[in-house]
Amino acid sequence: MAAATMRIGELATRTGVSVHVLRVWERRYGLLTPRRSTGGYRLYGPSDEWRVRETVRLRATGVSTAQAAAAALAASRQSGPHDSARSGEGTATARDAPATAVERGRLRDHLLEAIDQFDGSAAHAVLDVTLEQLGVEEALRGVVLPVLHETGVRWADGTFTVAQEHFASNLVRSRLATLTLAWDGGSGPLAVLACPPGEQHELGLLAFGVVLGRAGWRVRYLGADTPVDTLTSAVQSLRPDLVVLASVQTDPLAAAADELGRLDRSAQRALRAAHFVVGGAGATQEVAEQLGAVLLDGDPVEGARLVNPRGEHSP
Ligand code: B12
Repeated sequence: MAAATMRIGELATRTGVSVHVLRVWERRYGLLTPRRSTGGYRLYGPSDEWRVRETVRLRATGVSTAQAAAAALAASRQSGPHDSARSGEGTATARDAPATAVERGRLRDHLLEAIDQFDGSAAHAVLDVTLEQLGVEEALRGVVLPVLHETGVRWADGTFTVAQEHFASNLVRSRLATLTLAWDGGSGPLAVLACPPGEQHELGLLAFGVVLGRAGWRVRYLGADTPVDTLTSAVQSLRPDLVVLASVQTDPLAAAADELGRLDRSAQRALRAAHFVVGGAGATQEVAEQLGAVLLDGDPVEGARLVNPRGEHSP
């Protein structure tokens, strides 16, 4: 933890936001949480600076200041740096020191242990540390998604019960949901995300959406088990830049391709007018071609980085 040592003028200089506006944001949105010096001055720390920068970044995507500040506050609770009350307690945040592979392994072990014990508080405490140390993208890639994968392995070999797997996926889902607060605002390119009918595995898609939203996209999330005609009618009215269909299993994508072929041509055209991609372990080149979509390889974090703001992606 780093100390709260900055006066408001220094915070203004560092962030480029005027003292007046900072005071308004503190009063109106509770964005800043200064401590008092012995002389009675307000002193601000790295977490205040982080929230101001995050608010500025989100406003640049077109969201209102109130929305941006609310999202920055929520994200700061999840992944921002925290300030120590004492001054002079070091200046580096935990984020400055990248966690080693061993530390990531330890975080995964702690999370799996908490899941094994059905201990939600312990699991969230591990997620707090993980998000703080690694940031959202690396936390997903290095800890959260591998833990889900390992949960599946343990479920398949009988080490975990279905109850433990359900506990894990609901816990992760609820945590990811808190990272989606600002993803439908602003003026960035628009993405529609769905799983095909019969596909309940949505966590990879949700993680993909979180990363996309953080990169400035507006996300319309339809989630698991989305009927094909509903998807196409949403696409006809929203006219997104990008449509993503994700599936862990191949059969639901193949069935969706058949169903799409039976829909009228305007529905098919609307889907293909957007950049239409398929991702997830069930997405093969063959099924992508059946759908008239492009295959998006890789994990959700990498996949979200590959699509560019015009809705295209590099191979
Ligand atoms: C959580 C979970 C569930 C939950 C899902 C809850 C939810 N809200 O999503 C529930 C309980 C609903 C469930 C149900 C079932 N499940 Co399940 N489940 C899992 C589990 C443990 C985690 C899935 C997950 O979210 N992983 C996180 C993602 C990110 O990792 P991933 O799936 O490995 O995905 C990789 C890629 O596909 C890619 N990716 C994934 N999504 C996306 C999206 C995009 C856009 C991109 C670019 C990439 C991408 O990234 C990952 C690589 O890093 C997996 C274990 C596992 N190996 O993952 C089993 C697993 C997927 N389930 C499995 C099975 C068999 C089932 C059931 C059939 C069980 C049953 N008998 O009822 C049902 C099917 C339900 C249905 N009709 O869809 C098998 C699938 C085998 C297969 N390939 O067909 C697995 C692999 C377990 C196993 N070891 O056998 N499951």
